Amino acid sequence: MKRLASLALVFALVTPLVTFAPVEAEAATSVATLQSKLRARGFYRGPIDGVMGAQTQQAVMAFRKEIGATRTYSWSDSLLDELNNYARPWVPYRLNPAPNRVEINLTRQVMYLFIGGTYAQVFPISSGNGEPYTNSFGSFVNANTPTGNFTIQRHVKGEKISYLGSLWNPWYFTGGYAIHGSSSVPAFPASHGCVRLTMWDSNWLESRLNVGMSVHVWREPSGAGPTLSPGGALGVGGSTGCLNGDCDRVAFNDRSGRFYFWDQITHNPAIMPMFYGVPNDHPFSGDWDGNGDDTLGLYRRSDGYVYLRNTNTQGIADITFFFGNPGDIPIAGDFDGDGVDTVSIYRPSEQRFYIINQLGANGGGLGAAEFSFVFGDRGDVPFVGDFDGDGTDSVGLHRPSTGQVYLKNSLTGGLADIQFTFGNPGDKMVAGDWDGDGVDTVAVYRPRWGVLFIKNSHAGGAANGAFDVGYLESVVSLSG
Ligand SMILES: [Ca+2]
Ligand SMILES: [Ca+2]
Ligand SMILES: [Ca+2]
Ligand SMILES: [Ca+2]
Repeated sequence: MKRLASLALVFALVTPLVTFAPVEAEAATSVATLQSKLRARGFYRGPIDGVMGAQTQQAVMAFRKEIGATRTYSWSDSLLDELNNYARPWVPYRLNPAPNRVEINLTRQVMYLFIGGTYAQVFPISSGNGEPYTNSFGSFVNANTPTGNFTIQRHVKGEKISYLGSLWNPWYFTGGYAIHGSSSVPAFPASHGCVRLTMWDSNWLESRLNVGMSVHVWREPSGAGPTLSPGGALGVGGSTGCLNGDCDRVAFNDRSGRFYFWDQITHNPAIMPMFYGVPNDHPFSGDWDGNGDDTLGLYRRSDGYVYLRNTNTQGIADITFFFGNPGDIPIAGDFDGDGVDTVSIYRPSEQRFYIINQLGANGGGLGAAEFSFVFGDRGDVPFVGDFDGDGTDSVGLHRPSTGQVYLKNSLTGGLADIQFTFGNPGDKMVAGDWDGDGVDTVAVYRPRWGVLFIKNSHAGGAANGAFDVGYLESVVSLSG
């Protein structure tokens, strides 16, 4: 913190202390409304009776599991936007998938039912807890749910007493492993390897599953495989329109500090994984050495340092320097058109950009801002691009609350030069030259859907290309 305080002095900026009024409690969603919303999105199959009973609570749990929220049984209106915007689960790409099938996501502890090729329902499950136990042959085995592609082999209607206890309506998909009803479906893996459903879900599924049905059991990849859903419900498909091959690329990061570099933006890119940094680092990219290739930079919120790398290979940072005030957002670009990208600052508390055209000294601090200007509103998220193709970068803002995009073609305050609507709350916006015409345009990565949407013009409306990515954190664009 001392470093940060001294840097603030270098900036000679006085940030007024801003206090906030307590946030007022939001209007509570009625239980009946919640039940209707959960049912419409496939999480709830019970009556709309306005009662927050166990079945409704399990539906809330299923939704919380599915979106990666804390696994509790209680509803919070802070999740309402995500519920309203929920479109479908991410599932691995399959060539010619069976229209009616079961997909079991062990990572999120949910099961998806597809009917007629379309996602229909999400069920909370509890799968194998991985602990050793003695099986019916007296051998020690681990309680793992087998992953892979199976079909339902046989079914017992009603109760089946097994060596390990009572199974309700078991559907055996390999050996003694079944999808079955249980009186205990906790938030975590707890079974000996079977896939537990709630009793009411098991009964609901009795007429909807059948012997011979496909069952796919998997763990979520950390961006390992891109997937393609041509003509999917999201309209995933299209292309960037990159004709000359000299177009910007992207990299995504996950929560563990791993990056996935796409060699090109297509539906079938080659992907290079690489560890860089630690969880919660804020990634950005730029050409720090002016050799024409963009490489990674990280801002570590915990120590206020930026870590720049001059190659997209694993290793320690080539340049590190400390940076800004807590809460500042790093932006990187070539703001003077000399071919070298530098790290500058957006200070959300002031809605002010601080532009610096040189990097900080290695091990030292970022120098004083050359100039600054105010642009945007509280909550806006900055990004950088050359939106008019003149060789000099300027800034843009995405307003998550409305989806408005504001672009500037000069590094000055005042009104946006270009304004349109693109993206949803929660989307991560980035700019790049996806089609190779020399002009940067926006794209959004929607983590909840695991999809990247690309625009080739400064306009709202449909994306030019939408690409299945998988569940990751955020995206950076890479030139060169
Ligand atoms: Ca470079
Ligand atoms: Ca520059
Ligand atoms: Ca420009
Ligand atoms: Ca372009």
